[in-house]
Amino acid sequence: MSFDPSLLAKARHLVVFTGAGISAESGIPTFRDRLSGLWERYEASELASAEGFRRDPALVWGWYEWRRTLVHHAQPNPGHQAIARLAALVPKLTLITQNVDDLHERAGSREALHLHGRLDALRCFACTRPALEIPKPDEPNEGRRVEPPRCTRCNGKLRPSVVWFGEQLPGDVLRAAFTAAEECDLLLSIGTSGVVEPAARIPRLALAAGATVLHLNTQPVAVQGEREFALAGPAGELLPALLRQAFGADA
Ligand code: BJW
Ligand code: ZN
Repeated sequence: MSFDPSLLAKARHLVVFTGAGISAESGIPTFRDRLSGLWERYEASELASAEGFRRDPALVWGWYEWRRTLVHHAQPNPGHQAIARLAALVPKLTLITQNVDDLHERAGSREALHLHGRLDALRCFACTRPALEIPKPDEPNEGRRVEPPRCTRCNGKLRPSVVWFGEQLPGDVLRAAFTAAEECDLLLSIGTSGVVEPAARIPRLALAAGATVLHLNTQPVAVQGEREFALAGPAGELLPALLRQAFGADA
């Protein structure tokens, strides 16, 4: 059975849950893509960890600086824009993202729950306090090792304010995301491989609480039961088409 777009038109509380795939069409590599440049030899999980940073801070900081400049120069795509328009088309929308970029906000989404933090905030690896000044991103420069800037208070190394493997997600953000998943009637899971916990629980929680779940992904997604559906294709094409089907040509 295929997804009935009228379910979107009728949704009272819609949850939109996004992963790296929503930003792929803006030129931001996904997490499980082959890495670029110097980082080709490394697993993303080695770079996105406190152990990785401790072992080789310049390697990890260089990777984050490259990603920060990519995001700085990128633009939101039709997928981000369709999600921003959705907020005015349904009674309630909760946007939950695993992404550390700000492309949802720049597309016009007012509030996104960032489960894994943000690239545009820094904190000290030693004393954990937030950095007072954020250095402006450079030109994108692949494959460069860069020494991390220092904390003005304790001279510790600064790190991006993101959630690395083995670290706790921000408790208030995770709780709000779980509650929305349990309360919604429809959840769109867009551009995520669904392998990283605890974020991966979110579509499962929605299904278990009786909601319908629709996956949008370039790769086929295995679905189970009568309330789980999948559409295969790029989010930047699927989402605007879905809005037109649900709300008409002007949506
Ligand atoms: C498109 C597209 C297009 C492409 N259109 N689609 C239970 C079981 C097993 C392990 C664990 C468990 N609980 C916890 C763990 C450990 C670990 C974990 O989950 N490991 C698994 C990998 C096995 N989790 C953690 O460590 C978490 N912390 C935690 O649980 O703390 C509690 C605790 C502490 C101590 C001890 C024990 C417990 C923290 C996880 C933090 C994840 N952080 C990262 C990095 C963030 C910063 C950064 O960006 O650098 O978050 S990892 C990375 O993966 C990033 C992403 O947000 C996240 C998810 O990836 P995502 O978004 O799904 O991207 P991809 O690349 O995987 O997929 C893209 C998809 O898009 C693909 O499907 C494409 O097909 C698709 N696509 N183009 C539509 N145009
Ligand atoms: Zn410090």
